[in-house]
Amino acid sequence: MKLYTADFPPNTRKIECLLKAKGETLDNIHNLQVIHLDLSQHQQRSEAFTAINPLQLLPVLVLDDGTILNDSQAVCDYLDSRIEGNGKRLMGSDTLQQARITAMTRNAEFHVLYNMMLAFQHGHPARAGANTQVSGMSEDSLARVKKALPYFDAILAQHKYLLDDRLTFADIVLYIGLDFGRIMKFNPKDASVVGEHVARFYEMMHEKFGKK
Ligand SMILES: N[C@@H](CCC(=O)N[C@@H](CS)C(=O)NCC(=O)O)C(=O)O
Repeated sequence: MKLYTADFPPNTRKIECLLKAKGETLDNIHNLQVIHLDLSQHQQRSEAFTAINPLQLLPVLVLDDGTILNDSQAVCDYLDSRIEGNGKRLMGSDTLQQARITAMTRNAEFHVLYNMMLAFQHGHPARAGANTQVSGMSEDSLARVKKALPYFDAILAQHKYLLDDRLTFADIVLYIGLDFGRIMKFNPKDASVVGEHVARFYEMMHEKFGKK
């Protein structure tokens, strides 16, 4: 298998965090060739990579039979069931668990991570040349994150993680969304902004998954 990835973007981090939770690292997986692309050099737009993913986005996993998985959640789903590691399944092992985890993952993705990405695309100077930045879009996106956080805070007031007391992929996505916000000066440790329980959750997840 070949994994096309990069070190810092949130969607590629999902894979690293998922593997870490399974007690694995990218360079430890049998039969996996990891190819790092440098987004600052626009390597995702090269002719060779565009032939693999015409959307020019990372991550992409190419299976040995040539099947291309060009979405982070699909890659994580595949690796979660194929890599045994410490035996933990982050994306569920029965239909009900899978459905609950998918629902919560998508809530974290759409309300937090996706809005943080919009705030970055429309508000960060590093993205100014890369796309049209719509005035006010960054602030509106951050406001949508803040509006959604009480939902997660109320859940985390009852449980250690989003789905009861067991770490799942949904927690990884919420954590990555909160952590990515720091690039826009959003402080996920500030309980007065994110809520007491989200702040506690962030610190716990950062201890486990934060880049040292
Ligand atoms: N739905 C896709 C989104 C992938 C995505 O947005 N990737 C970003 C990094 S987080 C990327 O490759 N950006 C390159 C660019 O914008 O040119 C997934 O989750 O895999």
